[in-house]
Amino acid sequence: MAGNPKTPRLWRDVILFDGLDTRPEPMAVIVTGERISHVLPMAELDDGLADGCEEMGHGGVITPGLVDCHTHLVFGGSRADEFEQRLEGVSYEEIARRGGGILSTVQATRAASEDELFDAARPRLEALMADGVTSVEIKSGYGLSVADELKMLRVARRLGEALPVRVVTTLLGAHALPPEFKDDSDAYIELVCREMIPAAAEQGLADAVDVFCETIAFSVAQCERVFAAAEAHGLPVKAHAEQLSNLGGSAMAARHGALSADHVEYLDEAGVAALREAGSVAVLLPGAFHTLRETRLPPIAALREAGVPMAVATDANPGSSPIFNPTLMLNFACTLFRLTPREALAGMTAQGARALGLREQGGGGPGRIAAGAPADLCWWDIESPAALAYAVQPGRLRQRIFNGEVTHDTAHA
Ligand code: DI6
Ligand code: FE
Repeated sequence: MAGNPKTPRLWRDVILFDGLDTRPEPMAVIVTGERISHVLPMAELDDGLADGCEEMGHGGVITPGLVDCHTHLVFGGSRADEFEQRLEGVSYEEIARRGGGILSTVQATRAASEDELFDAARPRLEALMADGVTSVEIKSGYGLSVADELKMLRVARRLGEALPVRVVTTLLGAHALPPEFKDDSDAYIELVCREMIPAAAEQGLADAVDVFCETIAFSVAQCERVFAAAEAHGLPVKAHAEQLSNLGGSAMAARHGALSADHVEYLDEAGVAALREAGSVAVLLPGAFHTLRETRLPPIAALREAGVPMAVATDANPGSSPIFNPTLMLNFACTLFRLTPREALAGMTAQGARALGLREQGGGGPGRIAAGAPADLCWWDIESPAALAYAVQPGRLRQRIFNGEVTHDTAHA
C-alpha cells in the first residue's frame, strides 16, 4: 500500500454475510487502509498474519455497510397533517389531486434556503448511518424548477462531503407537475429535458435520472423523453413505476437499460421478463407499502423465479414513507413481502449497490465483503445475519466502518 502507514485491523471469529450469502464457518476480516485486504476462514488465519494486525474484536456478525438505494432525504416542511387526513380515509392520490402531497413539500422546499435544507436533512441521514448505512442515494424532486432542483442536488452532494457516507445523487425532475405548468405537462417535460438535465449534468450534480411514471404523475411516453435526454448526457436512468397502477413503465425503463424499477407492486409478467432481460434491479419499498396501507403485493415469486435482483430500500420521504430506519425495512421486506432474511439483507447490501451502479466499479464496489472492496462494514451484536430482519431492535450496531474508518463504536465506548 503506497505510503499507507496504517496497521491492518482484524475482526476474528465472526459470522460473515458477504452481501449475498452467509459463510458457513467462522471468519476473519482484515482491513488495511481504506480497503478490505483479507477475508478468510478462521482455520486459515495463521499467527504470522494475525500478529501483524491490531485486533478490533471477535464474535458477532459482520455484514457489508448497508446500502439504501432509494431515498428522498432532502425536503422542506412536514406532512404530519396529511398523515391524519389519510387516517380519516382520504387517499394518497386524492390528497395529491387536491394540490397537497408532493406539491405541499415542493412549496416548503422552494421556500427553504440551501443551508436550511442541509440542516434539516443532516439528522435524517445521521439516523440512517446510526442504523448501519454507508451508501445512500438521495433524489431531488421537490424543487421542480431548474434552480430548485439544482439546489436540492447541491445539498445532497454537500451531505456526502460533510459526513462519512457515500452519497449517490439522482435528478428526479419528473416527479410531479409544478403548479406553474398546470394543464401543460408536456411543456414541463420539455423544461426537464432541455434545461434541467443539461444543467445538472454540466455541473456534475446528478449521478442518475429518475421519473415518476404514474397516472398522477407522468405518462410512459413523457418518461421516455426524459430518458432520451438523460442518455444524451451520459446519465443512467431508473423509474418509480407500477406503484399505484400498471402503466408499463418498468418495461419501458428496462428497454432503456435502467439501473432499476422501483416500487413495482403492479408489475406484470411482461414487466418481470423485461427487467430480467435488461438486468435491471427491482427495488422493493415496503415502507411506502406499509404507510399507504397498500394491499397489492409486488410479484416476489415471479421476480425470484426469473432471477431478477431484488433490492430493499427505505424510500425515506415526507409523504409515503416517513421512515428513517433501514433495518426495520429488512423486517418489513420479510413480514410484508415474504422475502427471506437472506434476500432482504442482500437487497440492502449487494443488490442495493447494484441498483446504484456501484457494482461495476473496478476492484469491486461497496455492498460486498471481498478482498479489494472498500472497507464499508457493519459489525453487529447479533447471533446470525437473519436476526437483523427478525427482531426490530435498535442498538445492535457495535461498529460502523466507512472507507476503513470506524465511525460509530459502541463496542469500545
Ligand atoms: N413515490 C414515492 O413513494 C415518493 N415519490 C414517488 O414518486 C413519495 C413522495 C412523496 O409523497 O412526497
Ligand atoms: Fe420514492
